[in-house]
Amino acid sequence: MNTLSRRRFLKISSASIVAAGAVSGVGRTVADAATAEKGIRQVPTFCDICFWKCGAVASVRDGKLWKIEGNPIDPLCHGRLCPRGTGGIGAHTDPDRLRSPLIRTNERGEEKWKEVTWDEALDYIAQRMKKIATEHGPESMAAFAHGIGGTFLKHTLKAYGAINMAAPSFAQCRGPREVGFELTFGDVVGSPERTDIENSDCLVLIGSHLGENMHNTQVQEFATAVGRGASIIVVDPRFSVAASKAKFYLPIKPGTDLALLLAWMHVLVTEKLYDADYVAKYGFGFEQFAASLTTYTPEWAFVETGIDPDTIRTTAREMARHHPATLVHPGRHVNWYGDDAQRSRAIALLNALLGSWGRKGGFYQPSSMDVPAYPYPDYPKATRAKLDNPDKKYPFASESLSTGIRDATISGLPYPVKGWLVYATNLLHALPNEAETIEAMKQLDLLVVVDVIPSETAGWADVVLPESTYLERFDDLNPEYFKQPFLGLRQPVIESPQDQKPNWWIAKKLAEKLGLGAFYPWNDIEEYLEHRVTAAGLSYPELKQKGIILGQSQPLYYEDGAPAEFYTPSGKIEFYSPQLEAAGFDPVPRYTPPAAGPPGSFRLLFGRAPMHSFSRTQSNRLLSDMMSENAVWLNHTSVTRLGLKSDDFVRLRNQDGIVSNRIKVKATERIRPDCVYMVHGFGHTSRGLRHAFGKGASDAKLVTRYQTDPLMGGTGMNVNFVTIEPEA
Ligand SMILES: Nc1nc2c(c(=O)[nH]1)N[C@H]1C(S)=C(S)[C@@H](COP(=O)(O)OP(=O)(O)OC[C@H]3O[C@@H](n4cnc5c(=O)[nH]c(N)nc54)[C@H](O)[C@@H]3O)O[C@H]1N2
Ligand SMILES: Nc1nc2c(c(=O)[nH]1)N[C@H]1C(S)=C(S)[C@@H](COP(=O)(O)OP(=O)(O)OC[C@H]3O[C@@H](n4cnc5c(=O)[nH]c(N)nc54)[C@H](O)[C@@H]3O)O[C@H]1N2
Ligand code: SF4
Ligand SMILES: [Mo]
Repeated sequence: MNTLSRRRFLKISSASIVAAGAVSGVGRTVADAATAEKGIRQVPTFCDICFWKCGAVASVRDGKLWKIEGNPIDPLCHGRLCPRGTGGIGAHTDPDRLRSPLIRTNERGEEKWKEVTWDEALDYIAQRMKKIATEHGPESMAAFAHGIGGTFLKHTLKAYGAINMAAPSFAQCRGPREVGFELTFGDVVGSPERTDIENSDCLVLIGSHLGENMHNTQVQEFATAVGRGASIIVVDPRFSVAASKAKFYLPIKPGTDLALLLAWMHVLVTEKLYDADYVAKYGFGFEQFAASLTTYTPEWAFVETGIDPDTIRTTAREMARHHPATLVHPGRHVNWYGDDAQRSRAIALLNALLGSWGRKGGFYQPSSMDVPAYPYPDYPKATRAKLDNPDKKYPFASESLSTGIRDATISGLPYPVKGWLVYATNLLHALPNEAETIEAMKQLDLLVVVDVIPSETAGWADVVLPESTYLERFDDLNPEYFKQPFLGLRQPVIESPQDQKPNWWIAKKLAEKLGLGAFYPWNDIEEYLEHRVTAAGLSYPELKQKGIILGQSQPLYYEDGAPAEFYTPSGKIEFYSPQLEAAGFDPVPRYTPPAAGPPGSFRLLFGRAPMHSFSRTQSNRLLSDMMSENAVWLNHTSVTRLGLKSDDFVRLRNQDGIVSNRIKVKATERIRPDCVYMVHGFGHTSRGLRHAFGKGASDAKLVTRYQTDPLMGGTGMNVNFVTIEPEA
């Protein structure tokens, strides 16, 4: 593996020297290039259509953005982007993009603005931020920022004295998984996930719908595993694309996965199929854990899950047969039912029984390159504590809770929140219960949204700042934590078409207007980048030419010398968790059945489509060309009973009377009769999104209820129910 990629690396690096002359002009001379340029220019950068950060090479032909391909030396993508990444040029050419800074002229949410200059917009923001600091303290200015582009704006806010900052990637995404794994192994799964899918002989997917969920490396490795004949076990109420590759497909009753996990562990323990040496060497509290499993028989689990006892036994034995190269995938978007950290802990424990943590075909040990931070002055010391999790209500929340900031904004407790800066997150689609988000926004003296398109959240802003897309800007460096550590650079490929600016420029100018210029000792972003790359002992010109510098691989598995260290209080894998017990929680996972919905209703489930990312790509003409609206998946028996057929339009009414946009029916046998499914991110209501407006329906609008995880504050969102109303 290593020699191969290093050999390829050498080949590529000599090839990229040819392109070096052209590439080195990027950033300063694109303006001249766009007008005078003839021929083809190639620029390495990394993708931002999702957060996987695949290395890419963009081609500009006769001054116009032409295509984007994978960077062949990128360990994440191996030269191949996913459909969304390939369609990334549609983000640059989107005619519905924000063009210039806007200041609100009417009531919030009416989407009426006047165009202003950057000076006017930033003066307005700085003035109001100073007023908030004087009247309420700088901690009353909060931020929501998702992705690497938020780095510099968060730096400006920290310099100002803000401390309350969150992203939906914790409490609405992978938070429970990180907490469940950290409680068990003393370490998180991380992103990109440390899953050794390519080497697994048995892969268990619990809802993770790889192939629709297009995280590039995972999908490529999944294809490799399938090609190698790995045994695939898929647990999903819906027959996903991944299920079509499976040896065993378990159409589980939604919300009962913990029962299945407990029964699987019961089988492994009672039949003595677990990795006894591994457990003896690394485990803590195994006896108590094993004793807790006695009642969780496959027969018991059958009643809860609908999966017959024979299948439970057969699949447990299948996992044992291939261990330790059996990978029970930890999932990623795991905020489902509010018991998610404990369910994730059960997944961690099942992997521990199989001995897969730290083993080939299981979970490898990632490493990253050491790139020192830029030496900035110290931030001011806060006089108040963060407000998203007062009194550690959620004792195991290891990152800030977006919904906690929202709660505090509504209640004004423990202290008022008067300003929000929202960067690259569409809170109205990402947080559950949009009414609460709107109520919170109404409490604010200042709402700033930085986006590339007029999102629903931008519709509520006082000031909207149009950002350059990822193809038009530098961002912070990406020292990736992966199998093969590497450093990635995002750099501009082409100029912004109108008055859009990159985040670093906005952040620096805003800091200057706030009197915080000292926090930006550099004049240009490249000065900053070059400083950091040089401090890491690497060459900035080389990084610009190649887009990626590879680091030295470390041992990946215990058998190869990766250290078997567990940062839990006991220093071992905690089968029984004294930490949880001390905090008043179940020290070993315990099953509680999910609450049923109103009679005649369907549980609302949602997920991904290969050609879209969340609510951010429906406006991208290239991607919407492949899928312009979503449909609601309904079991064909329900469709017949309701007197409907495929492609009929219906509306979904949830348990709280919220009615969706109209949406087409997809009659299918590929979903259980007790639930419906739709792709997340559609049903846009922002008038500025002329192309995406009104196409399909929004799952987020129907997610009025959520079940909060008592361990870590994650918001389980699969707890809503809908009925179907035919459209006249
Ligand atoms: N109902 C429901 N809610 C969910 C989910 C779900 O499936 N259903 N999924 C959850 C998960 S797993 C996650 S990770 C979160 C994701 O939540 P978010 O990250 O908030 O995802 P998006 O809704 O796509 O919002 C991203 C916003 O960033 C903008 N944007 C895109 N590129 C740029 C850029 O270069 N610069 C700037 N400034 N803005 C940009 C987009 O236009 C869009 O408005 O949502 C969570 N919430
Ligand atoms: N194309 C594309 N790919 C993406 C993204 C994107 O926006 N677009 N976003 C990325 C991000 S940030 C994330 S977090 C991931 C999310 O992707 P995943 O972590 O794979 O998961 P979800 O989208 O939550 O999962 C949806 C799947 O779970 C199933 N499911 C629902 N309820 C249950 C249940 O009770 N039990 C079981 N066993 N299964 C259930 C659904 O039927 C569906 O197949 O995708 C990543 N990849
Ligand atoms: S997975 Fe696809 S969208 Fe995400 S960074 Fe990679 S190419 Fe881009
Ligand atoms: Mo996510």
